[in-house]
Amino acid sequence: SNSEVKKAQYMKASDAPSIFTRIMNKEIPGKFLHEDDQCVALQDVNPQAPVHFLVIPRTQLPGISYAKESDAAMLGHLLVVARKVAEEQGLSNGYRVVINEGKFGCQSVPHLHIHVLGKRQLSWPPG
Ligand code: DGP
Repeated sequence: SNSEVKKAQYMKASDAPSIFTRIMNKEIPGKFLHEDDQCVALQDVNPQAPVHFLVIPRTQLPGISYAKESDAAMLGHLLVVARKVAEEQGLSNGYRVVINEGKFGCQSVPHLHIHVLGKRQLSWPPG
C-alpha cells in the first residue's frame, strides 16, 4: 500500500537496538515460534496471511544488501528455520518466503528478516 511505501522511505540503518532486537531481548513482548542461538521466529504483528511469521537473526544486519560472504552460514540457517517453522505451522499446501530490501522493496524495519506467509492462496506478482 501507499502508506507502506511512505514508511519505508523513512527507514534508515542504525546502530541503536532495532524493534526486533528489543523483542529478542524480551524488553518488548512478542509471540515467539522458535528461538535458537542464531535467530528467532516471531509472529508478525500485522499479518498479511492467516500464517505470517518473521525469521530474524540475532545479529542486527540492517538488510540483505549488507550480507557478506561471512554471513552465508547464518543466512542459510534462517532459511532452514523458515522451512521447519512453516511445517510446524501446517503450511502443507505451500507458502511464500520474502525478504524486502530498501525503499523499492518496502522494507520498514532496518534489521534483516525473512517473511513467511501461508494458509491462503497468494497471488503473483506481488504489488
Ligand atoms: P518489512 O516491511 O519487510 O520491513 O516488514 C516489517 C514487518 O515487521 C512488518 O510485516 C510488520 C512487522 N513488525 C513491525 N513491528 C513489529 C513489532 O513490534 N512486533 C512484531 N511482531 N512485528 C512487527
